[in-house]
Amino acid sequence: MHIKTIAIIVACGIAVGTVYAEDIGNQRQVLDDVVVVGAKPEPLAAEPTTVPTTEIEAKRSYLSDTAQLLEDVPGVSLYSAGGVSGLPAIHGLADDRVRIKVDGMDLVSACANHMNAPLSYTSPGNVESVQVYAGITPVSLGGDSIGGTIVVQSRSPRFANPGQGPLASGELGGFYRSNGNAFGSNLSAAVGSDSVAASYQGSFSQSGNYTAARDFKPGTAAAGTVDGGHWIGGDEVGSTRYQAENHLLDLALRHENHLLNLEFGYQHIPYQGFPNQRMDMTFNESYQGNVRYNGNFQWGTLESRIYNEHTRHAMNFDRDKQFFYGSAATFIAPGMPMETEGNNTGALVKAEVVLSERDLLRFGAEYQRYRLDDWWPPSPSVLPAGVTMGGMAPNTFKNINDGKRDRVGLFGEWEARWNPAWLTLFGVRGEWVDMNTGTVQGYNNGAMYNGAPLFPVTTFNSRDHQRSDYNVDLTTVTRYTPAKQLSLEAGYAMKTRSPNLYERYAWSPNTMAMEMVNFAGDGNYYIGNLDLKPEVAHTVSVTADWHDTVPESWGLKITPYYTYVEDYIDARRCPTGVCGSSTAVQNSLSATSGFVYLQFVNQSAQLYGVDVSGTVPVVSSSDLGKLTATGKFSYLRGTNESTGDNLYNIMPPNAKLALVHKVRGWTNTVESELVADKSEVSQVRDELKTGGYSLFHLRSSYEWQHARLDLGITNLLDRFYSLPLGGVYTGQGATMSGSAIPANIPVPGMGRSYYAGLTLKF
Ligand SMILES: [Cu+2]
Repeated sequence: MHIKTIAIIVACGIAVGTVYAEDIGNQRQVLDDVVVVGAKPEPLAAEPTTVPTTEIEAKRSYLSDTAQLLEDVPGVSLYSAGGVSGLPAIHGLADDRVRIKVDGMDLVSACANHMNAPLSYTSPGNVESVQVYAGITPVSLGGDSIGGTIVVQSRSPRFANPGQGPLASGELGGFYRSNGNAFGSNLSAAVGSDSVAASYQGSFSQSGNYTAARDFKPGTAAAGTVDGGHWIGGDEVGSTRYQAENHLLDLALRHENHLLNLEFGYQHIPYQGFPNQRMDMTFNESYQGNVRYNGNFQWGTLESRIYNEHTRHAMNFDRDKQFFYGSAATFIAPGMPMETEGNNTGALVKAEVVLSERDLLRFGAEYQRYRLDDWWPPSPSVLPAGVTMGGMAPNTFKNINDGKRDRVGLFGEWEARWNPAWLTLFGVRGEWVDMNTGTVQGYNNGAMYNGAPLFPVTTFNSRDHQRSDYNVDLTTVTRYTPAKQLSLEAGYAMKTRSPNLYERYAWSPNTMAMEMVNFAGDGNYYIGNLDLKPEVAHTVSVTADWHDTVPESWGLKITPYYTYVEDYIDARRCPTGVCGSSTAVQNSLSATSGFVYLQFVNQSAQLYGVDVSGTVPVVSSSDLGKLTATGKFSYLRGTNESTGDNLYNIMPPNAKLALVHKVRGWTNTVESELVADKSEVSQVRDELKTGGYSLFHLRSSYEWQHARLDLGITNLLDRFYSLPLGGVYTGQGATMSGSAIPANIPVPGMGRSYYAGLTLKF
């Protein structure tokens, strides 16, 4: 076989090639025809779970959080947060432990609560495809993560076929959901000739607070709030309202085998409540510029990318949380403004070289430069006459000052197809992570905010903050395909993640400052640790996949896995030597309930479990249509091996079963979600147990050639339940005052909701 033919085949079969083939739109058919001629190497371990486009289209009507698009992917669970800021966990490893690429950009949460999680920078209305690489991820897609990789791609512009006239297409969609009075819309428009293509896509979504199926606390008049007070019902989940908009402009140029893509993105969230954080997002604005080049050559393919993303983020108390603190006689603190600015620049060069019919080499380099400032202006900004010192004045509190986290990664991967049945992949990645932060300060020189006498700010400032980590990742996978209906895959991966800026540099032992550093959603108080080391995960995983050769027919997939994490970054009760010897800190050392003082610390952990998913055709006839049963089940266990404790936010055993009926343009689905009790909880964090539950959802859609209608009812039986990974309810009241709010209410899930969505395609 000629090298050139192999190159084309490889280009079609492998991740980068797939992206390219999709980008060149209609020409994809031509390339696919070539694929059939030769033996297409199955991309090893690079075989992700893909969320089908039709599924994304249907979900736009009932989901506004991009992270929730992953809800049906085996092995993925979700830390719920704000309405558009969920944090996906893969096999129990969440947040920064998962590498999330949005249009190729490694986005970073620029917030002490991780409110602007990477997936909050795009919206389901703009997303075209989502791929999840669980556990054993190829090193070419990993780096600085231990849980896996999520690749999200926005809709790309489409080129016309050579010799054909220009194409124009567009889509306009809208939805309404009864619970929370949520509504939104999305618009996309694209034009393309055979060499130039451009597109715009935008989306908007808004929701009020949602309600649970029943009261979970007494109804109350909110006091001291920014709006002067309003009634919060007993079933109303405070601080769950949001509004978000996203825009993306994309220009693509194609010349022979070269493709250049220029993207400009804008995100704006004017408000987003957080029911499990003590503060709310009151502003988030992000600009993204992203330039990509893809080339197809006789020797293989080349991809390169440069991007910059800039975020301005602000937090304060939204409508439901107390805004005014203190008494008029002394001073009044009107809210607590917190500001963050993140600047993220990255570059990537990646090549795939076809060495022979058997061997493929993939190598490249990645660079990321990240800067973060997190500062809290004084409140009040001007002290009243006669008052010399307010609690949060007169200076600006610097939480992270000139934070720096830079990464340089180099990787190489060798993929070999020994014969039609056996494939192997071996990859190595080296990564240098360089971190630093500048001099910090409290609101004033009082004992509280500079931590004196035990932990004066000078203690932190006098230490060297520069940290360099040299991290190594290894991935090895073997795939055996004895028959078309069966494939077996086994792999081992060693993956490394360096601590984030907050884990290393959040410095203040003051209770109120510690409350504000929390990405667990558990209401506890956290302080960083300058001595943290990177965490190193060793994962072994096996996947057996039986399936019919016809798509959408029967299939069964089983993935057991085991991960041991050295230096896992967990938390310990903050020792008095770090957080001071106040009564509260001393009591916290042995407390078994309530909010506690915690410090990030390296320990060891293990996680293991199994994912099972399958599809069975039930009925298929020309009159009655096609009835299919689908199901997935996940079991996961996570323990801290240093303390014997359970890991935090581990999804209890859960299953999802659905019957899908397709006839003519209709797709009707009855879906059930079954979740067991969460009884294995993290004691160090006083994690709350949650009860088991079963939910039913009805969904219907009808597709015409140029339109699509979606109707449904989520939580059909209006069942009350607590979100197993939803954290502690801190959605209303005096959330700034430590334990002034109850610590024993889990955040409940949404009660019944009716929804409708309509999409027009032209
Ligand atoms: Cu924030």
